[in-house]
Amino acid sequence: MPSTNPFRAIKPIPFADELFTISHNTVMKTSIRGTATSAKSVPLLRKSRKKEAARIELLSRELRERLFRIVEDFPTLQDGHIPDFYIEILDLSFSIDKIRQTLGSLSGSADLVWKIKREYLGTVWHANSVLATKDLRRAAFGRMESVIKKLKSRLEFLESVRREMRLMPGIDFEQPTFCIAGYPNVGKSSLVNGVTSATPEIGAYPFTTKEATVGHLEIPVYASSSHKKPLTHIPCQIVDTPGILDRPLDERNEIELRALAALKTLAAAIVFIFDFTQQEAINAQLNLFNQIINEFPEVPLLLLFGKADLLSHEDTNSLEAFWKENFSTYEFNLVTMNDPSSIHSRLEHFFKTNQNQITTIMRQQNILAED
Ligand SMILES: Nc1nc2c(ncn2[C@@H]2O[C@H](COP(=O)(O)OP(=O)(O)O)[C@@H](O)[C@H]2O)c(=O)[nH]1
Ligand SMILES: [Mg+2]
Repeated sequence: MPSTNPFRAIKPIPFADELFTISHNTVMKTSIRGTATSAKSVPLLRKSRKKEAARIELLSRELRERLFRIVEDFPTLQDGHIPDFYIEILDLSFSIDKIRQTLGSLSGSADLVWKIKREYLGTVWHANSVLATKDLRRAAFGRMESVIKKLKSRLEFLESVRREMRLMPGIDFEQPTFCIAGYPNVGKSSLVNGVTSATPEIGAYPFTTKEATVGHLEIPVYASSSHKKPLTHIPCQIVDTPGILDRPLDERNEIELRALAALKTLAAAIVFIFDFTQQEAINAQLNLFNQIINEFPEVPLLLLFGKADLLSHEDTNSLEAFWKENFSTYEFNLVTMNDPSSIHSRLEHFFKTNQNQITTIMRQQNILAED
């Protein structure tokens, strides 16, 4: 499964003094044609002018290239370049404006290095002693170094963004994503583990102290109900973000509320799990359910009643009666998480009956292109 976390492609960002030192050493090691001491026919001063001018030129080029590489390596933070989800998460954790300004100041510094080069090249060519050419080159290098050193905290900031963002689990934005909601202990993690084909990827979202899990599954699609062999399989992912979709809204802090907003750019469908063995938390679960359907009014929702193996026959009957009376728009699916095949078939059926809506939502999220 390709990782589509765009932050994993960014190369480590060097410290300012490292960036300067490496560039400087590269330049000083480069031999410059026509300036060798063996070229006796050329006067010493001309050789020296040529050599120092070339070094100034080379260092400015080296620094500019390194700065531009950092800027270009960073994902483009404009609408439509990377999925809205990453924009939201990035803004939530670091502020998009600050990142933009920082990248802008790197480009600005690259231009400044260029100006310094132009300023000194002219004077080196008119220097009237070998010593003067060397002094001018050193002065030019010194000014370029101070431009780079001023970027110290900015480069460190970008490196901290890269480091945190790359820990996020990879999400494939071309695939439909099921987000799991439900009170703690209802079986969310068991569901991800049960339906996932490979070991789910666990990663950190910068905004939460808990770890998010992304599992992958393939949902078969049949040409018609009479077909036994699936036409194709649609890869989907299932995401569990502890702390975000498992508590009533009024208990969430500002960051969690914004994380919820980020999930809205990702969820093509929601799987809500109820656990009626948690007698003391039934009202809280109903409350959470109502909040989730209000928060995600357009997103298709699959309802699962878990831990069926722990419920008596009478419990199940009264639960079903209660449900049909109050929430008849949602199917009543009784499951146990240790029976992944039954859950798989619920997901499959749900996917089939909601495919159009899921596709529409992915288009709205800019995940799928318009036809
Ligand atoms: N008997 C039974 N136990 C379950 C079922 N689903 C989950 N559990 C158990 O319930 C506990 C909480 O499950 P977990 O998946 O960690 O819930 P989460 O907090 O929502 O992620 C664990 O001990 C699971 O083994 C189920 O369908 N039947
Ligand atoms: Mg869990």
